[in-house]
Amino acid sequence: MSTQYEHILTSRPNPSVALITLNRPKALNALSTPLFLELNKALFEADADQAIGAIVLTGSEKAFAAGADIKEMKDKEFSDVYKNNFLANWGELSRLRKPVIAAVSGYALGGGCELALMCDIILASPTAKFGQPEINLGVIPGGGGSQRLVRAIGKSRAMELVLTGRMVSAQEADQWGMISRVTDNVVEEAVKMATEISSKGQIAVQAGKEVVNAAYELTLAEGLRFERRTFHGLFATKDQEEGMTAFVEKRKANFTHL
Ligand code: CO8
Repeated sequence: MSTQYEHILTSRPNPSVALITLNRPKALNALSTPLFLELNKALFEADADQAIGAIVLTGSEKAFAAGADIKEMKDKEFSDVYKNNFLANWGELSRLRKPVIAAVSGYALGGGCELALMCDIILASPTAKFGQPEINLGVIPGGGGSQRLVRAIGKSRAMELVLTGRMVSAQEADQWGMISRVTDNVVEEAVKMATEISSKGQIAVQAGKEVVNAAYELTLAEGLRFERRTFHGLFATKDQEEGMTAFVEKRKANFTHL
């Protein structure tokens, strides 16, 4: 990850983890088109890097991201946003095969909340505030918030957030099942979790991500069949052989991602 970026920072806290930090502090990490182009590039670079097992996405202490860049959107017109499919590339993150952990501190609003919801796991610091305030701007969520929130927290709570624009605290988001947990040192905890995931066989991790995500799309019967077939398929991997042999031999598995 040697590319120099203007709106994000990239680093490798250890060889198996990519850390991407949104970095427009003066605009509370408002998600502009140039930022998203950089973010997508960094995400896909990390996804393609064989040495990386998981990705952590974070912002600053004050803001994970305060939403789409309102100054960029303000003067746009329907013909422009519709013809050019404005924000269509914002969903790219959900095409990644490796797990992405969102480490959220401060504001995660509008597109920022939606970006966190696109990640596979959300950890939040006690300062985190989640919300979909688009209604106050005369619009509605456009990055999947209305759909992913319903699945994450149910219709009534999603409706409340989308229609009132109210922010919820990390604690409330935790009670609602929107995030995994609230923790101090959220980036450190996310990196620790990413390192743990990276110590597993990458094929099994990717398969695990794929089957969990399939639950969003499939009926229970189809999902169960897909899970079973994927499980069967893992018996073609060296990691399955190694993992089970290591258990029987009472030693730590040495996964080779093959
Ligand atoms: N866009 C552009 N600039 C922003 C944004 C934003 N979303 N949020 C904050 N900023 C800027 C402010 O304009 C200000 O800049 P300046 O100093 O030049 O005036 C700077 O960041 C600091 O902000 P504040 O002075 O407002 O800081 P406060 O601490 O007083 O308030 C808040 C913090 C409450 C977060 C406040 O900034 C706020 O309400 N921001 C807007 C939140 C919002 O409405 N977000 C939703 C945007 S719409 C959207 O996200 C639609 C998404 C659709 C698709 C997404 C696909 C993934």
